[in-house]
Amino acid sequence: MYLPASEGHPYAFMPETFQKRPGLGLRYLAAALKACGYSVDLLDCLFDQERARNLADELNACRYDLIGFSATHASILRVGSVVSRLDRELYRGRLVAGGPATLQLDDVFDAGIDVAVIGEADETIVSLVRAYEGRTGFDEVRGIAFHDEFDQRVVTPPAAIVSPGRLSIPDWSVFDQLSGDLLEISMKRPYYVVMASRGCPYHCAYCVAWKYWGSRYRGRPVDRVLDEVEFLVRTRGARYIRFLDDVFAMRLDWLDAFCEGLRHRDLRLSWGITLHPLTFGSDRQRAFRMLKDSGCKLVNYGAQSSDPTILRTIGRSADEPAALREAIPMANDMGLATVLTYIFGLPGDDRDTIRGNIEFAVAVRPTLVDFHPLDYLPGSDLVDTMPMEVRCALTTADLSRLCRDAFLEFYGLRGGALRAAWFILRNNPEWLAYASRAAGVLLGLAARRAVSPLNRV
Ligand code: B12
Ligand SMILES: C[S@@+](CC[C@H](N)C(=O)[O-])C[C@H]1O[C@@H](n2cnc3c(N)ncnc32)[C@H](O)[C@@H]1O
Ligand code: SF4
Repeated sequence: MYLPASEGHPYAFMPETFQKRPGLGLRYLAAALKACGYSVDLLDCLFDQERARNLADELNACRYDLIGFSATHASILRVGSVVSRLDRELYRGRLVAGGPATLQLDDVFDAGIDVAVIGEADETIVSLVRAYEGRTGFDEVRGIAFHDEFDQRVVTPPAAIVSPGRLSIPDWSVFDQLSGDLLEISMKRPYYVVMASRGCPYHCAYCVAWKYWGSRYRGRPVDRVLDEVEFLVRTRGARYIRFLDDVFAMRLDWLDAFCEGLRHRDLRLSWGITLHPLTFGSDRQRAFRMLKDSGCKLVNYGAQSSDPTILRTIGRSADEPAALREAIPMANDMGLATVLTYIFGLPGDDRDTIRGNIEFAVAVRPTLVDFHPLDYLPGSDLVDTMPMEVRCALTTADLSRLCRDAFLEFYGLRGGALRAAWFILRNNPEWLAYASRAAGVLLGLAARRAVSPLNRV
């Protein structure tokens, strides 16, 4: 099952209200298990606080043989609270967890989990279920951690990397038609997600993607990705696909074949991607043209900072701002929506460097910009190996205020809202209908808060 971030986790309302990107990992696991004849229920509460609160009752009633939680550092406490209300006799030894939270095994076991599956689990999950059936020993399953009969922690050798060509099509039999990321102004419904590669070759100090998935970029064969897209379009009615790759299409020949394949198969859909500022280098113009001509509507870049010293400290390149200065106007001119994301509170950040980020964004004019505070991720170099002295001196409250002020300045005073509105009206007016529904939810939340007795304390 998927759970929302733990109650009180900062910014949890963002994914729950706006960024309803359906989870993908468990759908791969469901497909792998079903292909071996096991029956699987996917309980998706990623954006459903209410159901998550009552989940233990649901699980106790269903009497499953095995329960698997997908967890991040943000949701692992929530896993613990569900586990604490499960029928202990029924579920003793049968609780499994996977996902990036397994970078912190202590927290996973503190949550009451019996077996942690570390890293990609598309093949490990089947081996683990076979161990539960008594067909092999648990110590023969690679890529897991558990406690033996002497309560000693056993961590088995890492599982072999799953060959990108062997991944099956995720199981989408459970799907919420209201899925979609409102921060993606090009999005349409039905909105699906696909991952065309695994692994990230960059080594950003604040991020765990490369630690968790490994630094070797593993692009999936073009035809397999096209088969998945075709399935989503023809069988599930997908009108928009968000590619979740940390960096989409590291190789131009891959992109060329992919875009050509979309046209050849006559797959008319809109899609969006994430790029790194240095992606495509001097071939950028050609790459943007291919993207645009084959339905890509939005490119999102992690800008992180415009300060060269900060960029170097966090393991990025000081050449990135110059690359973005070229890329953003080029993509804008071709009619792609452009998004820059900034992190406030990186090592070396102060009010001046943060001002520098705002000025940079105003100057290069992306369609959207996102300013958000740094999240200290367990497992990242910033948390695990870099000295505390490098950390930014601004407080969490300062950073939240600075993000809010940056939004107000970029979208209000400096005209960003008008530019975004113009893009939406020209390219995707149906976004307004999606947004008005979310605005209703937000107003409801605000009203409930206003009348809550807590406000009168
Ligand atoms: C899309 C995405 C989202 C989406 C969907 C999340 C989801 N759970 O699928 C949304 C927008 C909701 C989201 C929200 C958040 N996210 Co996010 N997200 C991603 C992103 C970009 C892709 C996830 C994905 O689909 N990967 C591909 C699939 C195939 O992998 P997977 O889901 O991890 O599953 C595989 C394995 O992990 C494993 N597995 C996963 N679950 C389970 C469960 C069991 C039982 C087993 C056996 C195995 C297993 O098997 C799967 C197949 O191999 C990742 C970055 C990345 N590269 O993964 C960040 C990432 C997961 N997010 C991250 C963060 C920080 C967040 C937020 C806290 C952001 C915020 N401030 O709100 C929230 C947390 C929400 C929550 N409920 O916990 C971090 C997690 C760091 C950590 N140490 O936990 C990541 C790694 C990015 C980063 N900066 O490093 N996110
Ligand atoms: C999964 S990353 C993909 C971006 C792209 N790979 C790049 O870096 O150019 C999406 C965004 O999440 C944000 N992010 C990653 N780790 C973060 C952290 N520890 N705290 C805050 N934001 C983070 C960054 O702004 C990043 O651009
Ligand atoms: S921030 Fe982006 S480029 Fe850097 S390691 Fe994470 S996913 Fe890779």
